[in-house]
Amino acid sequence: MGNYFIKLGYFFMQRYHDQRNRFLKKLGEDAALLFSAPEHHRNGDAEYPYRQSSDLIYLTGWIQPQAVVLLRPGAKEPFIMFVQPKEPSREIWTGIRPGPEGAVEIYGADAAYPISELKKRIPALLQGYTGLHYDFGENEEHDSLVRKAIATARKLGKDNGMDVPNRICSLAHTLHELRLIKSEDEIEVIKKAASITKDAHCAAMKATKPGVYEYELEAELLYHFRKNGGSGPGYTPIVGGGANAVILHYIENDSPLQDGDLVCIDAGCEYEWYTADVTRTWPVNGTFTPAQKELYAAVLTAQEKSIQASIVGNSFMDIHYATVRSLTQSMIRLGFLEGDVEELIEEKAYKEWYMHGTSHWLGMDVHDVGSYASKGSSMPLDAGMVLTIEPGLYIAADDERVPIQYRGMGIRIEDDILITEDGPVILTEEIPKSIEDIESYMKGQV
Ligand SMILES: [Mn+2]
Repeated sequence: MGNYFIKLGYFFMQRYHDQRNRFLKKLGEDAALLFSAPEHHRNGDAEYPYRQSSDLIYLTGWIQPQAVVLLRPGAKEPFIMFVQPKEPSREIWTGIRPGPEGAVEIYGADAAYPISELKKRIPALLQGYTGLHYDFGENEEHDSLVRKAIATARKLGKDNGMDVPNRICSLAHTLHELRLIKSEDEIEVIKKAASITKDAHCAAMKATKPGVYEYELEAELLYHFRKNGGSGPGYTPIVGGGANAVILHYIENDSPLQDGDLVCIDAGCEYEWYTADVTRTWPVNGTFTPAQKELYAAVLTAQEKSIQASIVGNSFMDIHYATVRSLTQSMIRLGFLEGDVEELIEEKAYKEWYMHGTSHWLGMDVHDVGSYASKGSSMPLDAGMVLTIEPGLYIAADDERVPIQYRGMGIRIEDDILITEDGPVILTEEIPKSIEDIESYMKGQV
């Protein structure tokens, strides 16, 4: 059935099987309903490349559009799929469809039907379940279908005396709690994404010199992502030279790099649906100026403090507080701020030059699912969580509150961290980061 399905060997599918079974257990006596991601029109007759929803991939491995997954713990057929039927005349244009047959034979569904039968079949299939796990409010068409299905199920229930869903739960406390803790298999895939990201950042570093355009460095990144078997970037790469790095989500990437400036690159490779998320900042001409060194060292020290705080027993916010404290101390030392550290932290004075959070969960989505709080406080860190640590300093060219030598610089340093019982593991550690390592790497001495 085409190369893709040859690649889907037993072990590849086993991961999805295991993940689905863990979710089925977590559902208890409730059912769950998940829809595939929508397809997006680009322009004219062109579509954006299709990317399945991470939830659906996590549970099934299914990557084609127009699919629905219904999970019914305890049922004779607990794993049901609704998918595009096989249709050779369409497949010539848009690629092989596994069809309902493939959903059963390859993906392990207990039953599968054409997507056109969803409305008709789903009311009866929801019977017997009082709770339905479904992310309400994300898609009106899906919401309306679910509302009508429950209403129809209720009518049927009057006749046959069976339970119908009277409770809708979000997937946050079931599926997303599972996705927050990565298995060994998932960590291996993230390591591969990190390793390709390393090659790409190193190539961009080597290609950097005054006069090179930001998009040329972007091209290096994209080339290495694909060349090494990644699907591409897990999010739009940011390549910002000089003051462009002060714009947090700068993606135009169309300016020439200037001698004496820094360039900041935020880019991560997606591999088998997991993405890395890495930022490095380096001097365009290969050598940091004294002022750049001071500012860079401030960000690097903050990151080191936050990495040290990434231990089981600490909470997610402890990582942020470590950066905030370290950056505030540096801002006083470098003459941005005056006063008492504690008071300045309390006033959030650092927000003028450090306006974003320090971390987010990382996985299939670059800002991965998983709650940031538990029982009213910040989420305690646990083994198997993967997160980024990305402190930065952003100083506009005309910011007169800051000594003149620091103006017009944006610096961010971001690594991917795995939390373990034995302390933090930096998955992206091999990408040059210290001032010495970056300078010698760019001079070709490493
Ligand atoms: Mn990030």
